[in-house]
Amino acid sequence: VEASIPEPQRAAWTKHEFSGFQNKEEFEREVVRHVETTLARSIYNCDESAAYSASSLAFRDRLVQGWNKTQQRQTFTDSKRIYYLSLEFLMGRALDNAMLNLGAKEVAKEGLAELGFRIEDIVGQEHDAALGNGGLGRLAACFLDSMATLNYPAWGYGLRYRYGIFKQEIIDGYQVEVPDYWLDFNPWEFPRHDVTVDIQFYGQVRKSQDENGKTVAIWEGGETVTAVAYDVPTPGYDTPSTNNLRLWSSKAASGEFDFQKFNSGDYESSVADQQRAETISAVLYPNDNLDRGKELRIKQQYFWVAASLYDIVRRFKKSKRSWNEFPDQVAIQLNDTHPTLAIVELQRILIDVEGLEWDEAWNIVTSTFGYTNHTVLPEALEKWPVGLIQHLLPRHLQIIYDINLFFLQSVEKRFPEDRDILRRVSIIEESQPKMVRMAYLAVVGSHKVNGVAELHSDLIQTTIFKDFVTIFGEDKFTNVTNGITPRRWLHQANPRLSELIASKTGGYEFLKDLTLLNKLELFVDDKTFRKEWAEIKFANKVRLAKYIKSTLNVNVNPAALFDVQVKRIHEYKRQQLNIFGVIHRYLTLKAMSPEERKKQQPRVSIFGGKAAPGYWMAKQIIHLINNVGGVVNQDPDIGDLLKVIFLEDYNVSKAEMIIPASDLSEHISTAGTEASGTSNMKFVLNGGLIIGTCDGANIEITREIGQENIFLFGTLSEDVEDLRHMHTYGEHPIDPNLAKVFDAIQGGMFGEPNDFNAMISAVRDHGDYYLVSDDFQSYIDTHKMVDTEYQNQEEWISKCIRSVARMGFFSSDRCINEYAEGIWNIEPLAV
Ligand code: 4GP
Repeated sequence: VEASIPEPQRAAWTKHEFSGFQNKEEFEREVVRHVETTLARSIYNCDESAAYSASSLAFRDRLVQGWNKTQQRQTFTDSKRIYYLSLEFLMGRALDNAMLNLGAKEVAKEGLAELGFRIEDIVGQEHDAALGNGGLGRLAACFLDSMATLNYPAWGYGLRYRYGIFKQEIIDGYQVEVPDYWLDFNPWEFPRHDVTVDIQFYGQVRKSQDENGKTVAIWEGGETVTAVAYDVPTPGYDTPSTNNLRLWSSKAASGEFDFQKFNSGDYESSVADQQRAETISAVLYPNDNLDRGKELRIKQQYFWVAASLYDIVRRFKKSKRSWNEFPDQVAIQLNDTHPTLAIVELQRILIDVEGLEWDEAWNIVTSTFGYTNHTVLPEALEKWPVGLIQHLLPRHLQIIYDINLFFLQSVEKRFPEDRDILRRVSIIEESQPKMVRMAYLAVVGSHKVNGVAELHSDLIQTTIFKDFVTIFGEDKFTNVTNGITPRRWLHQANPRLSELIASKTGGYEFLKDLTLLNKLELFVDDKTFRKEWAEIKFANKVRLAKYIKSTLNVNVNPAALFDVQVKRIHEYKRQQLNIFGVIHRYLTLKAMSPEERKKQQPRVSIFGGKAAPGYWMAKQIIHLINNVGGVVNQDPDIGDLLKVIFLEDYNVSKAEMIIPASDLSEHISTAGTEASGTSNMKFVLNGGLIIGTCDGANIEITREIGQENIFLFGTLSEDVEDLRHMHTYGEHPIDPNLAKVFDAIQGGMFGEPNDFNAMISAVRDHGDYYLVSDDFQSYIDTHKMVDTEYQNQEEWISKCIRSVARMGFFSSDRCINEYAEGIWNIEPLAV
């Protein structure tokens, strides 16, 4: 590797060391320097926001050192790299994480205090980086943290949206979406104006002959948009490794700004071209578990994968290896089907640009990619109209057809009797209009396909990909159960609990080896330990109660049982079941005598989550929750016995406050619909218990922590289909308690009598697809058990401690090691 500085001058470069902050003075000096020079402020106008900016810049300077060295190390050793392609990275805040990972949080805390600030206030100034919707995007962020912590040479590739997920406001009980412009001041990204790629769209394909007489395809014409790289350093915990997350931003290709038009006075249309190019990376599509098939979305997808592949190939070519070594140097993981066009794009590069033969190229492609599926919901499976791809990416459509042809030929050869299988597995769906099935393309073009929890991985093999298991064999399909990073989701979110755990397990080693939590089992019977544990939970609840008071002006009693459901609002996640249960509780309390009421367990039901802007039913659910809160929270008969809270604008930084404050959290999807869930892991790790269905990772959590430590209820996934069938063709009497809830709603107890008819009809008249009525009785019975068990606080705390002790499996470090070994075939790079 060539250095740009000649040998004799290098000593002048290398004699300077910029490692972490040794003491608070060093940190203070850097903060003051940034306030006074970079920000041009002083002691007369340094507010919290300026202190945040300067602190971030101070830490950023330190991060960059390790980041550069990590990149150099990867280049020098020419090691195999993993490229994680994800349209979403839900990173949250970076400063706290940087301080923690660099092991300098204490120093920063003391330094800031001397400078006149509280670290919590400074950290709280940061705008969340919210480039994601929910589970899928947050998983990608946890993976980046683990890959760096474990010293894997890894890159994330994504889009630099100007607007991340919208900000949610609740106005008169309704969700209102406000754009989230987050780039005003973002010290965590480095624009690389020298790293650009021109991306082609539209145009035509022409056949031609090369110098050897071989027929080649030439894709020409159309329009070009430029991708500019923005790099975000992602530090590992307690290691100098800092990996790179490269986000692409779109702009008009140089020369595209039409001076002809400009000079001839057509200023408007020349600017319009510019803006059209910038639109590509302007906004994150706000749908979770839902595909809307918008043209701009597939433009985003191609723009991003083409830029990323260009970059990956360019890096590979520097090593001057032969093409068949590509899969030894490069592993690419597709986070869901969103980057599936990368398969086609790599094939195109290899055959059209590099001149490889089809089979050789296809071997390379299929040895390079792995595909992770995150959902079996039919409405989430991506399909694109053939006509749209033909128009936008004419050469890619040809390649897709060829991939399909060769694939179907091989299937036909192996299953000559089965005529129908060809129709079933074809990448092209013969519908009106014809569609490209992206999940099938991803399966055919990858060497491994994985689900994200055991049940989910079984389900994809027996449902959506059943035929492909027959064709490719079982080995191609595997499971990697999701995980979460304990750095953010325990140490950062719940520092006091982390400290208590460290005091019992021999220091903070458990943050790197989460299985060490099992040492806590020894202390379950230790009264003082339990007391400290309970005090921390209480303090976290007090903090949340204060937040509720300050934002919603509702008093909640921190001694009540905090029952939390925070996640995207979706019918399959069944917030409607929860709120119907809350109404049932309210009706039951109302019917009691004052004496009886006194014996009841006080509860706070806390909800939070965004609805996709076009998802009407999800918005109705939010509205109902708010209306119920409006009535219940004012009712003098009820007082502290029940409060119903909807927290506005749920996001990563709010999750860090809410999760440590829960006693019970709800993971109550219809069995078989939640691929894994990851907040379930976060809640248990923070010492809360779960009420949940036998779905997703709940099942493995139960296996690990013991079924006596979890409140499971409801239908099993193997029975769901039969029940749905019965609802459609047979009797479907509604649960009598649920019927009373419906009567209360339609009697006008929570607003206009007819406002929620559609929600009720979905259950009562339209087949109850999500089995709300079927599960209602067992749900409320299980909540009764929760109330009883919560009364015995000593036993409750013991359950929480035992559960935490057994959560070691759910670290994203374990998960990343499984990917590295089983799918990527990649080794950590020694530091
Ligand atoms: C989500 C799944 O719904 C969730 O169960 C899982 O934990 C998460 O992915 C990470 O694997 N899927 C999506 C999506 O967010 O849009 O498909």
